[in-house]
Amino acid sequence: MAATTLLHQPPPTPSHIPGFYDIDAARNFDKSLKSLASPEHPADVPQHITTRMFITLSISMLLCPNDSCAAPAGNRLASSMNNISFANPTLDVLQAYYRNISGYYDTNFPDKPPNLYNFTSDDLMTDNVTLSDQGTRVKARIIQCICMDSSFMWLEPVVGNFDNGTDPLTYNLIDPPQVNTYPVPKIGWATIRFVADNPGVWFMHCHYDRHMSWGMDVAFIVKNGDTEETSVRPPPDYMPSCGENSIYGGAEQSMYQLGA
Ligand SMILES: [Cu+2]
Repeated sequence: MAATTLLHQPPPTPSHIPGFYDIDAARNFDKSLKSLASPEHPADVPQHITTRMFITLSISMLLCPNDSCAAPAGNRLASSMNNISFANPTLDVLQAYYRNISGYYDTNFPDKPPNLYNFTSDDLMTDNVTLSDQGTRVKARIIQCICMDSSFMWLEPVVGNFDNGTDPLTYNLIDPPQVNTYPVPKIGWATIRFVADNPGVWFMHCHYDRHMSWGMDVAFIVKNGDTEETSVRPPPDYMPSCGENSIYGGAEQSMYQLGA
């Protein structure tokens, strides 16, 4: 018992902690995170890139009829990725994809922001007019993302604008941490890589609830492979039906009701 107790001793409280706005301290800590990259736990950083995406994460605005909303110029505050403010579909993307039901999402999420603006400005109106379209757009098959302001190999977090010529030379391709959540510095960027080999629908989103509900989201569809093992499994027989009292409001929403 004594030995076990010793193993769970908390670390000593540091005598000095960084200030709230000490961005360099936070960045240095982030950069110190490494994977084991040992023979038992190899890093396996993807080296062959088939798809590159530049994704801006933005607070943006949606136009309101007659400038009737409370944000600047009568617009409504929103958030977006690549100027697309994600709109929740009335039928979930996984079910629509699996059942091959059209009309609930589009596959034209852009690989880069359609409108260039000052990515590192805080000003919505002068330097950073990012009016967004609402839509449910998804992307199929991707390997490397460069996320402005936003399991992945997290190669680099940096404050400032991304330089496509020099910044890739700084990537940690040896022992980057393998993560499913990664910080993107404010007015900065981060690069991730992943192998899209797990079929299904994957929701990538900001972890601030407010930003997520405003549309800072995108869904990736990893398509089926050639074998049953590399394909989305069918829903189980015990998948519950959405009854009349469901918040989704209708039996047509149920995978069970739609049939296997
Ligand atoms: Cu956010």
